[in-house]
Amino acid sequence: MLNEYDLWMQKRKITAAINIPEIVFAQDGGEITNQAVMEFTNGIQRLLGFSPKERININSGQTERQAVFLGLFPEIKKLVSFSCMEPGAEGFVIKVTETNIYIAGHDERGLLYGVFRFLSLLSLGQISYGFELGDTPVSPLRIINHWDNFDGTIERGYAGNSLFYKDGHFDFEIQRIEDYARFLASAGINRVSINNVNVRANAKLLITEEYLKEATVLAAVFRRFGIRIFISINFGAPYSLGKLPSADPLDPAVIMWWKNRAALIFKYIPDLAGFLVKADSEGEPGPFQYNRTHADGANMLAEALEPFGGVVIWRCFVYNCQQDWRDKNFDRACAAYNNFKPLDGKFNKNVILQIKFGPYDFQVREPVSPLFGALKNTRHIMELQITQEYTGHQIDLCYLPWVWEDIMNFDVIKTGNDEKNRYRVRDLIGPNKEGTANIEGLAAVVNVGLDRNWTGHTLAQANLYGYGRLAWNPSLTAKEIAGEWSALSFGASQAAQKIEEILLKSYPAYEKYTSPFGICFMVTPGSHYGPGIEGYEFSRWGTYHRADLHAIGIDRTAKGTGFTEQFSADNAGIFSDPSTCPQNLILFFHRLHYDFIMKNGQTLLQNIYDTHFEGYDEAAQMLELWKTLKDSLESDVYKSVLSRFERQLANAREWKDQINTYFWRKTGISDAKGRKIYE
Ligand code: GCW
Repeated sequence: MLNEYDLWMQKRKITAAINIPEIVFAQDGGEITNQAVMEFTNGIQRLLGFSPKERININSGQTERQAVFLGLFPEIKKLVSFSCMEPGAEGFVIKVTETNIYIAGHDERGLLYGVFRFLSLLSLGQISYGFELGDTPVSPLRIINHWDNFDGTIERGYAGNSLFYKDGHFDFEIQRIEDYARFLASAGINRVSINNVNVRANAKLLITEEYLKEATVLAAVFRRFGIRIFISINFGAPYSLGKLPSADPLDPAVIMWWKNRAALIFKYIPDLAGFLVKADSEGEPGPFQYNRTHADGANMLAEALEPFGGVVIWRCFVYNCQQDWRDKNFDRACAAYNNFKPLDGKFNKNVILQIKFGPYDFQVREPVSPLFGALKNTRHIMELQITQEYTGHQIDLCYLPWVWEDIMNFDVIKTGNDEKNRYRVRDLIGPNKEGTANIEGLAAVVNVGLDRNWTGHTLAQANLYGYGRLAWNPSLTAKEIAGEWSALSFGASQAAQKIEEILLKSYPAYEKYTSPFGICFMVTPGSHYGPGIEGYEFSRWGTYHRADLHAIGIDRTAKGTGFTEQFSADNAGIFSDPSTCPQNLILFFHRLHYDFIMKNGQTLLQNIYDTHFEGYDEAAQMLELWKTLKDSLESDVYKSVLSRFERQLANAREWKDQINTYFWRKTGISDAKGRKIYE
């Protein structure tokens, strides 16, 4: 039975196809190695009900008949030969012989990941004699961002309050943090930013001694699991905290202030990964206030962190949020590229730009931001959102690896039809290589809180797991991840198979009943849950769809706002032409008449009606499928998920009817299939 708290690391008696030796020899190492050894013995206890005895000093184990060997690759290689490739940074190899089990890390983190992978594979029934596997993470940076505030709330959080803070201070249960760190590490995460990028109220005090002392406790727990922490800072700290007259990045007093501050911070957290910065965005202070560039701002901080080995992650979510809906020349989609492409090559070596995957803001369907592929001389990573801000608030089920797979397969650079001249996002993910468009990793805003099941909706746990797995290997498919997660969580059972099926239905359903064909932002303003078709139509945020009685959308081609021209030439061509533009993005790029004929031979309007009826029906089917699981699941889990599916169906109904009615009222054209549209 499922214990929701244990996520994908359930305590479940399995029948292993191999004998697990009772003795473990581990190479002497640091705290991550010690943790890895403990995880191995605890994991065997969890799955098989006994705890192997641990003995240090790996060499004496050579004579032992049956044993487990845990250590670093050069040492383990002396004991056994591997046929798979030597692991790279943070990678591992696993080998199972008739008598022994060997797990060897490239480094201590690699060993820990190797142990966790061995345990998942054991639980999935995939370990047998002769098993051998080598695996190295594709992306060096696998980051979780918390948008937790010090008052205990979480910006865009849907699973209870913060794990870290309450009433203006650190306030955490150490066991829970340890469990959290374990779950993250088991999914391959190696960095966590601990506070909201909007650094307000007491969060500004995080870089003062009183708060840093407490941050060390948190950092120490994460450290044992190979996770380094980032701190989000407020660019205005020199005046809001330091009482200087400005935060001008070229002002010597400001430069000195940050250098001293960095020294203080690193005294407490010597392995701090660095700062995460949201500047000149949605009201946060930044270098524009002083007529400086974002390179000036980021480099100034980077210089302060450089002596201590820290990096600055600088977000590219910079756009004008004071737009006038009357002005048709201004297009928010162009903002990130316009702000950052001209600065390519101007950032210090320890600055990494963090770019939201799409040009807007975590919408259900967006093209990949044209900054990917365009930046060649600046380190950068991609930002995703696990928390379901625009994707149903963890009330609606929306299995995100579905769309992440599309993002990973997006052709960033494509010249002609030759495979060799094709670079998808996943082809570009990897260690930084100067002069290339490589993406050094992923960051994602997390979906957890103090709810006992961590994510509010139990099935939203799959999104957290899926993110970790995909960050490790961006070529994994949504289906593979769903299968893995369901079986780990619910055991190899028919129930798990049904849950996998439900997960895979969920994204297409959500996409169909919400805003159509990449039009974006038809959500309720502020909360972003449920329909608000014209909610942002006349506001300052710059996300308009401009529907009238004839047409809908923004022309983003060269004849319109010119956004398509930010892409590589082939992509610009594909997106500019409605006949080649992917259908699911057609309203992101084009203003189309309602009678525009889509690829299936139906009009745009009829497609809008069809997808909304279908999306609602699919939400109803997910509910029905869930009901068939009543007797196979723990009643609490069954009921809590059931109630969410019921709320989802109500939400889907609202979306379907409001969207259909809206377009019927605009056009006066009825549904060709005569279904009920309210007047
Ligand atoms: O999507 C928007 C959210 C804000 C968030 C912002 C950002 C942290 O609505 O809540 O602020 O993105 O990414 O900075």
